[in-house]
Amino acid sequence: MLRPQDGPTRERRRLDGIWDFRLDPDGVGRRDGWSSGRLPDAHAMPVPASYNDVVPDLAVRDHVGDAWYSTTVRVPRGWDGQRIVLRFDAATHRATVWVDGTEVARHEGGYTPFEADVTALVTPGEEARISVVVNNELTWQSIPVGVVEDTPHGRRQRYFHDFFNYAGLHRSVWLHATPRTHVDDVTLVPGLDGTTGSLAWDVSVAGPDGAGAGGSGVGGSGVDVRVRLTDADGTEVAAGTGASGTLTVPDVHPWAPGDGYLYELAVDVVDGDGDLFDRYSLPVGIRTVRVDGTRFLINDEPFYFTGFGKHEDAPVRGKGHDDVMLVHDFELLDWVGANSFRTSHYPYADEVYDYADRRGIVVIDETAAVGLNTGIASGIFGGEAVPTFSPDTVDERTQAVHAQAIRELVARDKNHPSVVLWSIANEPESDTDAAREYFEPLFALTRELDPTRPVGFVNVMLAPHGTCRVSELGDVVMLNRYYGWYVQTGDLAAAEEAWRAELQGWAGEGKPIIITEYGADTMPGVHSTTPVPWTEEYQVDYLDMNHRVFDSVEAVVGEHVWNFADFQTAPGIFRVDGNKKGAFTRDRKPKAAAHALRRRWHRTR
Ligand code: BDP
Repeated sequence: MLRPQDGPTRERRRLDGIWDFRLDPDGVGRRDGWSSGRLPDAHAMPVPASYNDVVPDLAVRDHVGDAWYSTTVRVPRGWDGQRIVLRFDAATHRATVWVDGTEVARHEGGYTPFEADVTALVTPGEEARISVVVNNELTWQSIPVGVVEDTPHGRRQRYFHDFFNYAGLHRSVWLHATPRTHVDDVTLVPGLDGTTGSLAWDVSVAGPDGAGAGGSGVGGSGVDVRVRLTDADGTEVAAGTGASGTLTVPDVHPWAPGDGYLYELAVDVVDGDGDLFDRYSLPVGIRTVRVDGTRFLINDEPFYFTGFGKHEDAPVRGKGHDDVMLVHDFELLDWVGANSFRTSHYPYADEVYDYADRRGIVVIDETAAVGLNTGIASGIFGGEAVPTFSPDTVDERTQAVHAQAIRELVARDKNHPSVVLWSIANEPESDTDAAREYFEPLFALTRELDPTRPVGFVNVMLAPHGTCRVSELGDVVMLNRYYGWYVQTGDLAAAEEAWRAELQGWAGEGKPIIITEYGADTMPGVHSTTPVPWTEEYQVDYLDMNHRVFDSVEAVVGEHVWNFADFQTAPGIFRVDGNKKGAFTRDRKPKAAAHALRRRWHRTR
């Protein structure tokens, strides 16, 4: 599923703005016909945004169930004869969509796009009504998982992850037009050999003249594919024909961390006379990624990750994508000396990866599989003690949903040079046979979908070295560790000793180790002469201690502080208006730690 774009054969219209909105706590909307016509008694709701914090009402913030959105769009007059597609960049966590009362799409998973061909339902020049119901319920069979409880005071959503269950239309909605015979998908694999680059392409074509899609359909049916690669100045550097092949790029300018050099590939579908059916253009970074022993190599150079686990989280808009926050956050990454981040704990908006490509920022791309661990839930979040994997909890249905989340992630992000590593889960239970059985096929699936990138998962402190059954399935070891915070709280000397001992154990595995989380909650403005937890001084000392440990273990190839910025969580007795482990506050003001990281990371760059 290719993203909408404007070009010689394609046009798109962004449907963002103020939509009609209404909660449906009793689930009556379908019965009462809210899927067609105007939404009765609607409020205004901006798209994109989470709905939770826009309205100062607990019933909205803590709503569990369906929420309806509706808007109208006038289909551009010029789209006659085109294929017209409605696309949602995301709807959290699941959605059903109608156009003028006809159901056109259903999608499960809150962080990846879906679309519907609505050509037969709309008329260019006329208005069409789009109605959407989004549902935010997390169950044992959703990714992430959760439990909805019926209480005397209403339904309550419980979940096992540490960020607020924001919901709604978090990203852009598009109506776009393509030719009926069109480029359906493009898969690119870059390569490097000295100063020569290569780019393998594989294009599928769909539509009446495309012989029903697929590279194999091309050629035999009077349709051909031509590809043309231009450099950043627009000069052609290579060209080819056919549904698949490999371009050679002499004197290549590789994409590299800190140097987001992008070529552009134009993919043309042409008829027998060379006339254009469709063109799809996409940015291309030519780089390689490889694990070699304990080294993580980008363009065959050892790479050391500096940066953060992030969140899509901001006041009022929640998880709603916002270009202002995007550009500002990347400026702050640059300021602090970060070369990378992890999309903890779900796939981020497409715009984030585009911008990472352009800025030369390296991305660890994560699925929304977080909280598959009832040990954390009962140990830290005070939940019930039930097994993680069982017929009543995480089961093969969950695994199928998880597999689909991986498929959609790889399909969406496979062509981004910034993405160098897949993370298929955060902190699942990983020290049991059941965990091993659950994860083995998911690792195999990820490798089958993308043999070109390493894959891993993020290991939790509850499965320390020597007990984890899943880590050996990964190409890298990713560790979240809180020595000096959740354990040895306030005792950095004891923390340092315990941490070094565990890390040395992991180093013996012979794989690169990325510390994907280490952090200490810190209230900005709280100070102390001695390092006391929650003070800005303690956060700095805590980070220094961690860095001493990392610097003493050669297999450590990266450090991602938890978190880039403070972020909202479910209410709880150990969260003060959310998680405070940010190096920046939620409104992006630096704590002392941000300055300390800046000193370290600009030195190591
Ligand atoms: C880890 C999780 C992360 C939490 C963090 C914390 O991966 O989502 O926010 O710890 O407790 O367990 O701050």
